[in-house]
Amino acid sequence: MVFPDPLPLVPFPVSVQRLDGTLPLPATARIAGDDALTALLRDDLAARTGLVLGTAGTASAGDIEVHIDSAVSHDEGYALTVTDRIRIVGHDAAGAYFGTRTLLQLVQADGDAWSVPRLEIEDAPRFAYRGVMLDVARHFFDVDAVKRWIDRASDLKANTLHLHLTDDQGWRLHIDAWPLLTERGAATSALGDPGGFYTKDDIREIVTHAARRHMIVVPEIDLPGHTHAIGLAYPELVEPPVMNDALRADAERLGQPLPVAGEPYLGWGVGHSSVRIGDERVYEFVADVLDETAALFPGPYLHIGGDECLGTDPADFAAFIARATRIAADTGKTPVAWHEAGAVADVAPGTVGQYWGALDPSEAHAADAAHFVAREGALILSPSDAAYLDMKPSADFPLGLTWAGVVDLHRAYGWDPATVVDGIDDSAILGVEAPLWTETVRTPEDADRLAFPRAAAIAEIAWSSPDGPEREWASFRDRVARLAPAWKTAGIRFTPIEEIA
Ligand code: TNX
Repeated sequence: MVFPDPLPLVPFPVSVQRLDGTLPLPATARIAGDDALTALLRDDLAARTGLVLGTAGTASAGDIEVHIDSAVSHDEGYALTVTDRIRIVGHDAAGAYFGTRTLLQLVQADGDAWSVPRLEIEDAPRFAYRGVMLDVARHFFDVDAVKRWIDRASDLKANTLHLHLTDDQGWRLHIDAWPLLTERGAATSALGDPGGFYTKDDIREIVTHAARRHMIVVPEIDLPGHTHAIGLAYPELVEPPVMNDALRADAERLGQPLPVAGEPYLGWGVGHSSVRIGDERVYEFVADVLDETAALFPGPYLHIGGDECLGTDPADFAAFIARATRIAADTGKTPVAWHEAGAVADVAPGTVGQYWGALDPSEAHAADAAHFVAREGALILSPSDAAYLDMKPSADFPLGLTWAGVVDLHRAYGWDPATVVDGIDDSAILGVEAPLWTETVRTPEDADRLAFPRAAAIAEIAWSSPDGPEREWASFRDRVARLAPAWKTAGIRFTPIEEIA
């Protein structure tokens, strides 16, 4: 078996030293290391190759061993060597886990057998936050679909799942103190499709599944806009739908229905809804919802939305964001908000901003984003004209939107987080996230078709340094194409493109 150069690794590691020859991986190979480190590797290797490997106390020639040694540098870093055996050494458990992801990409069919190229790899991520987002509000995705989404992202070394849990079209998280939210506000999705919601046990199952794969889950409760669904349950908490001339014209242009108070909203116009910012009862609601949400998700972040409040007076918006980010911080979490919240002078210190403007930001967007950093926060970069998985990958693609442009694979790959917002470099960037909004995404298959292969481009941008090896388009295109067999085996219904069939 001759392994190609470059090896089919995405994201590409910090350093790869090829050694001569290959190591066969026979069914008799065993895996050594403690169970927490090896159990998933065993399952995932079986799914990839059909080989169900046994375990061993210590590894001999031909075996795989996985352990932790803090001498390997960098959080989530690992070393992987393939000599007379395969050895993965993580700086920490996450590093060992990400090393196993690399091994899964290295394993190649050799006729009926499997083998791995001999080599030495050292690797660690560029950014601490490497995320994907799933909008489960515009269309609901059940627990199994969310788990498969986690598996897909994790194989690309993402460590964060952002769940957009609430929006005009549905409220998807059961809240004990406000039970009507899911009883009345979760029945439908965009386009009139069925809705759904997660019980607290469902969320525990998702969070546990993610944690096994060293991934945290960031819950988003979108406030003060994107809140039409709250009004189906608690009409006293929301304003009547705003319908000024601009919003009406927008709805008409997009062929979207106008929202009607108390009726489910099945379109995807934005900017027409808001909670009652001047009403104290709303802040009791926000505190209850954020407390219960924070208690359910063990990760350090709590996202409070803040986007597209197009019908809200800026002073009201500022008053709300100042309070809501503090209520979020009072839960013990770090608040996260979309970049519009950066326009608020008094946003809670330490709030993380999520930038969704263009690669070439308007002055206002850049200033909003920079303000989080000036307030001791940091930035997550999700530039919509490069990182949005719901933008169409080609103009005639049946799914997706185009408001930020057509984003093909080349465009998704061709940007650097450190050059988006002037003055914001790696020291202020927490990481990178690829959101999948689901207005047009009705099934997990639709999600795959939009996300793959572009999710691989964003994953490499989040993990691999721009001056690292193979970090250029021609190499990426070759490597991502060679992931196709593994994606097929995993049931990923990626969109075949010229480069990947
Ligand atoms: C903008 S980006 C939104 C979402 C839409 C998305 C569709 C952002 C923070 N808000 O409400 O779903 O565009 O691409």
